[in-house]
Amino acid sequence: MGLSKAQVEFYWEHGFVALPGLFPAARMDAARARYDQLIAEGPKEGGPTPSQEPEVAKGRAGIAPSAATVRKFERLAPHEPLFLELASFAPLVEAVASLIGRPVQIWHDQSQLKPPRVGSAKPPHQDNSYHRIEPADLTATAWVAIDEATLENGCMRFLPGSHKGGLVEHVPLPGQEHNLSPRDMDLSSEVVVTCKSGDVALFHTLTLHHSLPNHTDQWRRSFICHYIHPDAASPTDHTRLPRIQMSN
Ligand SMILES: O=C(O)CCC(=O)C(=O)O
Repeated sequence: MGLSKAQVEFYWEHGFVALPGLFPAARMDAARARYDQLIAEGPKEGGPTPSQEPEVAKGRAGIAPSAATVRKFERLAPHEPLFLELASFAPLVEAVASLIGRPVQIWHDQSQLKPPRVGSAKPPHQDNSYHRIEPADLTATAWVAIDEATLENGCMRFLPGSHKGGLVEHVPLPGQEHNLSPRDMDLSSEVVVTCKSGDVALFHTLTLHHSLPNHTDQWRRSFICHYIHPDAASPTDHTRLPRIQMSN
């Protein structure tokens, strides 16, 4: 079915659009259960490898790395049918097609897991600082709220209209070359997007966004899929696995 004309206009005007209730609860329950298993199983040869909260990994958080401090997975979709199915979920793909056209391919996916209490902020950035996809309008990011995302646990925050100004210089934070220092930015016009589990935020690769730490006792997990149209390309394409075809 795709997005309504009003939703498409909102996306191009503001650089993001929220889609409440896109995924059924059962799919989110299954994703949570699979994250738990993957974390318990630990790193696998040639498979998805959990990475730790950066400060924990550097030994600066005062706690040892464990299953309770896992921050991230990259590229689950090529290895995990459940996550390929999430990325290929027809209502989501239709929504993305309304923005970047058809066919829609999966370029990359990641899971940002903010663990209870230790889940850290993700500093402001544009995704295209990492991806360098051109034309930038032919790619879009879907941020899927696996858990409810609230003010307290680090929901997403977008700077509306920031996609219109091109790629801004990402003055490196120590060890984080793609992020910007929030201190140097005017975030006063940011839009805070809280989500229920199963909601999705779609955003443009040039939209500045960030999230704050998780101050709660619950996980705040997100599955993030970056989609691309075949007419777009990135200089890093050759370093990646082939673009993934949808599972349906
Ligand atoms: O999930 C988060 O808190 C951050 C996600 C993010 O920055 C991204 O999708 O680029």
